[in-house]
Amino acid sequence: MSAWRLVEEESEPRQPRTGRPRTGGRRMLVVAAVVLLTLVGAGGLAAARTGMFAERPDGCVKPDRTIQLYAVELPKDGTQVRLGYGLTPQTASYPGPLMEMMEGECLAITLHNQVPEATLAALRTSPTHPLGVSLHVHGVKYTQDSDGTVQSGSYVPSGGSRTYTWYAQPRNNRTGAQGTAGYWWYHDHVVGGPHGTQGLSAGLFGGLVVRRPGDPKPDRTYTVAFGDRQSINLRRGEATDTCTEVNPQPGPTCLVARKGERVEFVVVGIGNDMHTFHLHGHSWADTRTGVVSNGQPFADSVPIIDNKTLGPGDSFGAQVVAGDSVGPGHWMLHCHMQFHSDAGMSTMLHVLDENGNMPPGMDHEHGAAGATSATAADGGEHQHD
Ligand SMILES: [Cu+2]
Repeated sequence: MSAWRLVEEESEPRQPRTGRPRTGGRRMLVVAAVVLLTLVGAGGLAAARTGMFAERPDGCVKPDRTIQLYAVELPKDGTQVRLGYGLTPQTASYPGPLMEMMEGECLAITLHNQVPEATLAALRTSPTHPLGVSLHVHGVKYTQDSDGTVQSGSYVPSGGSRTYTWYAQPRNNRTGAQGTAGYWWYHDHVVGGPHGTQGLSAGLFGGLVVRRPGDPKPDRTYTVAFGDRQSINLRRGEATDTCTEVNPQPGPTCLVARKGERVEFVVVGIGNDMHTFHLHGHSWADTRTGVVSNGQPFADSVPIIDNKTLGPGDSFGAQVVAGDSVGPGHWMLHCHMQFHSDAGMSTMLHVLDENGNMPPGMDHEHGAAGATSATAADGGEHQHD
């Protein structure tokens, strides 16, 4: 039962039916709202609230699928604290695992906070800010219960767990709902302060794809988050590309594909800077789902691009056929704001031949093999079955 509803129920019966406008109740509502906002602003109500809001969005009768997600502390990157989400604690990474949903699907995600309280305390910007991690998502539907914020009380203290419900609302011609298919992302909204700024910059973020039935499935998906300090997935320069020449392992710092594979990028803007996402040798249809249109592949109304602007909080997707027409090679992927790419915001999409080999003569252009050790598992890459 929400405090708002309590106020309305109490105020209404007390109004005499005089025919005059009933301003008293409205005034009480305003006063109550100011009091409530003040309390919320002070964080006074936040921690203890459970079950005050609807558990699930309209249209989600019960979850179709349940997954477990773990927030853990990872080895430091220099002096920088690193946190990650993982489907298991052992596979946590930054970016976190790619989430995939089908329009119409309702997904329950139980987040387990295994980040030590001392780490969260060291990251917080105010001594009164609560200690916890959360899961906040873009694009799909969720109620206040799953907002992942302090003011809704929807976060997880250290050692605790909480279930978040996401609903990939489908298109509906009758209501005009546009549907939720497309490229989105999820992130913490609590670590450090009320906007999760420290959680985000520590690594608590990941990509989300919502597809429609019948959409072509890519062979592999890479999440690439462009952030502050000219970083791609929080790395820059040589650290953005740790592919080894022999048996490169796809991951957040190793973008690799065979010629002919359909490669999908989930591109996310984190931090405070504007960027552009540019890929050499490939171009893509600039649609919200990566799909051109059913049976009409040659529509000029769909822009074909190889560079796209990315602001903070933005996300979009790109689907390319690796090496199509251009063949194997080390294809650069970078921000096209020149002072960003010059500062290290650049990596490679390594396109191997159909047998998984880099043809002879192309090795001299190899990016930054073995420059750093990968600290994360496979969060940035998702291979489809
Ligand atoms: Cu940039």
